[in-house]
Amino acid sequence: MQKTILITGATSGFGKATAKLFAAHNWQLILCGRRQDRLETIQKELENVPVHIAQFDISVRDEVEDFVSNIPQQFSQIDILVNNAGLALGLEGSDKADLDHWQTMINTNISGLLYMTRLILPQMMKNRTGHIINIGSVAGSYPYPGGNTYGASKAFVAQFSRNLRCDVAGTGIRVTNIEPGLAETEFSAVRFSGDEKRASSVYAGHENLSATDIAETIFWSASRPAHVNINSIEIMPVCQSWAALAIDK
Ligand code: NDP
Ligand code: 8X3
Repeated sequence: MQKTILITGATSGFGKATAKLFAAHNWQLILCGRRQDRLETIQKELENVPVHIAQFDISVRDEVEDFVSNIPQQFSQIDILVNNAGLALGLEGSDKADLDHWQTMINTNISGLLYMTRLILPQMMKNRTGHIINIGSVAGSYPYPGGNTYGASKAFVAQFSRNLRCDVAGTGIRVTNIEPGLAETEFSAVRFSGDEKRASSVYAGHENLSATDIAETIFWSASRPAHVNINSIEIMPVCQSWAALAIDK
């Protein structure tokens, strides 16, 4: 039987690249996002496999519940859930950051991921199979100025992923947290509220990770033998490494 992957945040970046890669391997897809026009375009592009598209805001619990209750029968056995939808907003220090930005990151990166996981997991538990792949970040492990709430939301994803593994122990269900570093997507355009010049300066002058690099990492994690669980993968472009601890002299 054709396998099914549900990808949140499939209209762009990692999610879209993951949709294309799994379609190339003949998976059927459930693709989610807020931009209906993009979902329709991707559905047309991937006409070689069945694609169910769903437009909703993952940070709104009712919308996620409505989506899950209306998954068509043909797509209802979900083998992989990729909790990818997320964003950073702003890079201001904690005394100046916009509280609405903080709330949106919490509602999306944390609450949205929890709604989706909580609503999809029972079906996986019933079938005693499945794989939940969360998209964390290096920002969940390493602090940087202005990373405040974004980094903390990804630290939540890392610890939730570990705790989730404990909850599903003995069922055969797998849980993976993928933690990318600098990757060129629409992430910075979103972070800087559409300031394309500032966004492109983040990526200029070096070779960043691509969305395809992350899609391939997701595919690799998912295609390990059933007895292998990749707990987490931290992945950076070669040009990125760590800075020294700061000392105020
Ligand atoms: P993009 O901005 O290119 O993609 C983000 C995706 O999330 C879009 O498809 C967007 O869809 C979706 N999304 C955002 N908010 C919502 C919402 N409220 N409801 C539903 N969907 C939503 O960025 P990336 O591909 O880079 O980001 C994907 C994930 O990877 C995020 O969780 C991000 O934090 C993480 N990440 C990114 C890194 C990078 O450097 N790029 C590094 C490490 C982690 P739409 O707007 O249509 O709703
Ligand atoms: C995205 C990577 O370093 O911009 O999660 O926070 S970073």
